[in-house]
Amino acid sequence: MADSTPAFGAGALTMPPRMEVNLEDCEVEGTIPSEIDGAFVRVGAEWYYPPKYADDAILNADGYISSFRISNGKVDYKGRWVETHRLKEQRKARKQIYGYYRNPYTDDKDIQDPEHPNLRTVSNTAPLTHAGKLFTLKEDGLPHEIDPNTLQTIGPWDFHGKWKSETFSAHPKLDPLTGEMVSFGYEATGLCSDDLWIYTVGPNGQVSNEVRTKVPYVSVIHDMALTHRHVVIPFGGYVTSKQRLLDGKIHWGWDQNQPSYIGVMPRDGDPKDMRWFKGPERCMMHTFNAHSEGNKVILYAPFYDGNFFPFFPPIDGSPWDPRKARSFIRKITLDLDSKKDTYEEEILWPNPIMDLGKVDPRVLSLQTRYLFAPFNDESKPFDRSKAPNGPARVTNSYGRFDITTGKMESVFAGATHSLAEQTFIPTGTSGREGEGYLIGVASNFAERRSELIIADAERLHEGVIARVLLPFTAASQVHGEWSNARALGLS
Ligand code: V55
Ligand code: FE
Repeated sequence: MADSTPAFGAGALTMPPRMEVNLEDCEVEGTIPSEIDGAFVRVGAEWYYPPKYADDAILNADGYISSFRISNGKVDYKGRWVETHRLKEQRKARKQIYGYYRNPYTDDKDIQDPEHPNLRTVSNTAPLTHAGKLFTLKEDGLPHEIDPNTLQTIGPWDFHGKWKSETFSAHPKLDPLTGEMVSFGYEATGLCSDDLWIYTVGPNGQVSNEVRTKVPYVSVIHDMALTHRHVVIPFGGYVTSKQRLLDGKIHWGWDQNQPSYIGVMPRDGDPKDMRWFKGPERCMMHTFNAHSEGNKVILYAPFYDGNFFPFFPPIDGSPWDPRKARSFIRKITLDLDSKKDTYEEEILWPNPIMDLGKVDPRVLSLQTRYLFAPFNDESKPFDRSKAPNGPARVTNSYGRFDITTGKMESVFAGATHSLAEQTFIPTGTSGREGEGYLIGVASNFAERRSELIIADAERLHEGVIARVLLPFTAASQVHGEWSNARALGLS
């Protein structure tokens, strides 16, 4: 079994191919607090069959959904493939028949369908719970509805026919005050289209607003932010074209001469209310959160200086530059009263982090105090004698970055471990920001298996309070979320 070095962790073990899992009553070390009742749902990218092109992006691997159902201190683990159209076609063919990331012209001739690129979605990026339904998401297709108890795929979901974009972001935002979901689709009308369609979906799951706008140039728009008044759309650097796809290349290349952009639009706005602020070369993937203060929007985001993904190469033929592939916690100010067309940016902590941040979902769209992110704490050991095949760099800690005091607290996963993204489990009745737990999966390179770790988010310095020891390597994770048992009707 080969170990991969996927983009979503500084090294991770790889699960056995084509496996599905149903493991009841997992081994637990320590005590899981009884107030935790729900599911930690994770979505990741796994190759059902190996890729057609060795230099393809891991982002093109098939979607896999897994969950840790936690209740009364006990844990059941499940893992299932997302049954996309594409997975079904591969299973029929009993081999890989799809080509490069988001390039249908590189698929096997008999299945090529460039007019319907969203039929090739792998739905491998993030879970979403909204209006009592569970979905898997990928930015090049529609959400796939999943049965929350069995993790069986129900099928693509278009919101009662009202979601007209052919695509749906992997990072919709849930407003904790209104129960609304705000999301968008880019390349909304087909391959390389400059259509960006932004939607509001009410707490009842019905589309309540649609805004059809255009982008300054066609690029990855991976994430967004939401304030109680504004929608925020960041992107930059990646470029594509029909010609590029016809030439048989991977969907994105990097153009270091393109500006970054952050769009700001009132939530109930008109396409003409969209204002695009410009900035320097930046690779803008994830956000933490944003809020509105008068006519300013403040955005916290862990953007990279330059191209993070080596498999989306520079279009000028220059080599990928790992020095620019570093992400920092940035505070970005977007001043709607300003006559300038630029944004202001400040780096809040000097150390790079992993671009997989979270905030307490109760403060989404509002002023934030705590940002949570994984990082490599270089002061902590890695035990190569126990894990000789461990990766060169690991992500060994989760941090809580306090914007009010500038202080950081962290929890260390272990000396043979590397972590995937953390998720925040809100608890308590006070609604105090940051009251809850951090949960996330680590690869243990000594034991060659996965562990789930849980820490008290207000007492990270006290260390891991519970560990779930899986007797195998779990599926990889791009993103995860916490769902309360009641929100999904979990049995
Ligand atoms: C990202 C992830 C994707 C993708 C595009 O992290 C961007 C960024 C897992 O898939 O398709
Ligand atoms: Fe993401």
